[in-house]
Amino acid sequence: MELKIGLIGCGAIGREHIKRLSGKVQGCKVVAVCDVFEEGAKKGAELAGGAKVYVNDVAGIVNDPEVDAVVVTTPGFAHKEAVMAAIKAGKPVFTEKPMTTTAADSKEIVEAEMATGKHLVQVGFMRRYDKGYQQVKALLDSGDFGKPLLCKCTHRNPEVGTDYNTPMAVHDTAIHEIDCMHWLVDDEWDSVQVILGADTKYTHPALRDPQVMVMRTKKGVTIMLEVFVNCKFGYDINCEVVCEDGVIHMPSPAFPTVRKDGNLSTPIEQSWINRFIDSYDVELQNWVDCAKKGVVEGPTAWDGYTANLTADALVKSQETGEIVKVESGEKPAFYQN
Ligand code: NAI
Ligand code: ISE
Repeated sequence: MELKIGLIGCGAIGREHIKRLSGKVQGCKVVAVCDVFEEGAKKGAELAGGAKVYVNDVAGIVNDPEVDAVVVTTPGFAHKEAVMAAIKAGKPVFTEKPMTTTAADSKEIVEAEMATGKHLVQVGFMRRYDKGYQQVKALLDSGDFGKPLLCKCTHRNPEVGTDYNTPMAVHDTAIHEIDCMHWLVDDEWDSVQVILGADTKYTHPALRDPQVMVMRTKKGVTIMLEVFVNCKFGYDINCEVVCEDGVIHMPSPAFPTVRKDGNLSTPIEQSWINRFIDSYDVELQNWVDCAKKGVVEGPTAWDGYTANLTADALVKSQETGEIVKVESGEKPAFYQN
């Protein structure tokens, strides 16, 4: 049986996911697409090899009887409406990160999903599917390095649009490390702090850039994360875990080193599209396979919610500079393995 998908939001990652769901991922078909702009929706439909077009009609596409499952690739602020509509329709839904932009909104999704008694929501925290992070996790879990003590991470983008602002450095960008670093060291977040300093000449008044985020887990593992979204030179994701008995450095996809014109050089990745290309493929194949069985194996709505709680604390610290406590509460039985 082919899973018939309705995809909402035919922008950058929406188009990538349409191509992947129409080419690489097995056992599914994008049968309908939606965007606020007709032109965007038509382009998405074309990439799907001919899909039904919905313009600014989330309820329409979600409730289309031809649609078995929903993929949400609108900007974060618009995820809640589509995810809630899918839950109401009882259809599996994959939403890109962040699940929403606030913990209050994400809590409503958790409560709505639990009320159905069915697992329907998966959040696009694709780094958990990345080979490099998985290799680091396997080494940590082996116990050969002792316990993790601290992690040094960078999350650098060459540049962002002018509508990207200071809080987005947290809930659009650092949200990846918020999810994957606590998964990596197998612990929950306890407190966070943002340190702001000199700004790059390439930013604008609504965006402090770069930012240093310090996050501490309940067992005391400290993560130091640099978010720099106008670094200009490339898409540069790094992660190093300092342990009692050694240091683990995450591998990055390799580029050839070249000798030319008196220089020895190695290119740097330029886009998330290529850096995490394999992770998106594995993530969506797994989601399709699970949606057909009516289960969710990937990051859940609870993961989306706790990531937002941590993000809210970081945004608060952006405003005050203070250390802010993260209060996540008990994981409901519904979300225990
Ligand atoms: P984008 O701005 O390129 O595309 C968003 C699209 O959604 C646009 O075509 C827009 O017209 C449409 N849209 C907005 N509101 C809508 C609504 N209510 N109904 C229907 N369509 C609507 O944004 P981009 O970069 O594609 O990001 C989309 C989401 O994917 C964001 O949540 C972002 O954080 C996430 N993302 C995740 C990445 C990852 O590595 N996992 C990488 C890039 C984006
Ligand atoms: C974007 O939405 C992503 O998810 C990228 O992975 C991240 O690097 C970028 O900062 C976000 O804006």
